[in-house]
Amino acid sequence: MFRKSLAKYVAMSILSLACIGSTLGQAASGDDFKAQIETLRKSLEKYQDYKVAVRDLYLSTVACVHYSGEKIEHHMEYAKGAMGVHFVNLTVMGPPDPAKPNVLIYEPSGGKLRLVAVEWLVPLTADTKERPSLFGEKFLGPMEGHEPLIPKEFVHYDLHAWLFKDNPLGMFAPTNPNVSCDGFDFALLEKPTKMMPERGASAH
Ligand SMILES: [Cu+2]
Repeated sequence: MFRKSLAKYVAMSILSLACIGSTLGQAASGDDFKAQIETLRKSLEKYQDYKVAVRDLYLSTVACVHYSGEKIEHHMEYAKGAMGVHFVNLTVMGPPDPAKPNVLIYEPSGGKLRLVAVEWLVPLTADTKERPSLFGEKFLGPMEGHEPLIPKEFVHYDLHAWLFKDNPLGMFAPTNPNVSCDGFDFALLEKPTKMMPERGASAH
């Protein structure tokens, strides 16, 4: 009898501890992400100087990419605004590493390039099991490559993070209405990218 109630007590204690544990876990993860993002921002501070980025093999794709806000069915919804100039590091591969984005994004302003954001670009491959996520944020996509700079065959997921310039649409929005390519010789108005079906998702 005593044994049975003890077992019941132990079971209930474990259950309530598990509940408390998961609540704490959720609260902690939000703070953890904030701390992670702060650490990331500090570690990337050195790339404010684009030459440091180039030396580390983040190579410029030259054009400052922006979007008109036009909506096309089955294409990504990009609010009017810019991304900027993408510097891509093709040596950073594998699953997305929160500490090492493979893209740095610069805004041209007053003859200078100012680091504004970072991006993780993840190709969709036969091994892709699910949509990637970082900092509790789900990646956008899958989508075709952004023509004309990236061939459309490069189907991928991506996530932007505006670590160095405030974005009224949110830290992880793909475009930033406060970023401008105006007056830059290599401004490039892109059409929103075509969305692709998720791997393994049933056709609709
Ligand atoms: Cu981008």
